[in-house]
Amino acid sequence: MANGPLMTKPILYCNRESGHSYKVALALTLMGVAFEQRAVDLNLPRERRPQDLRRVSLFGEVPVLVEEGGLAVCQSNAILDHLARRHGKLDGATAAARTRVREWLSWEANRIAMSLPHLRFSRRFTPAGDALETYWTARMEADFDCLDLALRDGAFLVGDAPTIADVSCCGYLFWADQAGVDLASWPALGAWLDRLRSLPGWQAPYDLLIPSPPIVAGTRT
Ligand SMILES: N[C@@H](CCC(=O)N[C@@H](CS)C(=O)NCC(=O)O)C(=O)O
Repeated sequence: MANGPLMTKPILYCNRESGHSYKVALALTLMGVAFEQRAVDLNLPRERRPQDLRRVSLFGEVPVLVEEGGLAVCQSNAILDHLARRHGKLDGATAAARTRVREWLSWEANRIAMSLPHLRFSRRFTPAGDALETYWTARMEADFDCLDLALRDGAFLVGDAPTIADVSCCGYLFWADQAGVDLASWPALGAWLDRLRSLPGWQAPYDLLIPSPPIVAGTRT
């Protein structure tokens, strides 16, 4: 357990520069679930991170969500799936839609999560070199094409209401400018981000996540 039997709110281990942390914080907020944040210093090697984090984090990464009863869940999209099922919110309206939602979660983990976050990290914190940036840019543009196409026919990725699929795929997109990316070439994607921004309770990443020790140049995540 992260905090013994007195825990009254879930605890989110997170970092303010982590879009994966933001996805979970945003889902909790949109679901109306109160939670506590514990900022993790990502500059520290994993073995020097706080013991309470190491105890609950299977892979030594953020985010990790520790529920009131002590259940610890890591991996942002697994946490989103857990929250949607636990609270019955931000999920598809039918069994088929819930399956489609999880298709998007798997797609995000292999596509968006492997392009834009790395490009942003390289341009904002620790440069990874031209070859990698070119590779990530090409992948990211293909990913944005895919999202844009999917969003031309609907307000959200699955059905006509927001789901954890939208939360997962949008997580890093509010930081596109930090990767030096202009979203004007993907108008349906841009309109979708505006719709998400206007959801009751929506907050931008730096407003939602508590301060963390700043990432120092040279840190790699
Ligand atoms: N697949 C993971 C990725 C998590 C991840 O990359 N977390 C980064 C921060 S965004 C991290 O904790 N890095 C610390 C490290 O690698 O030492 C998820 O979806 O949660």
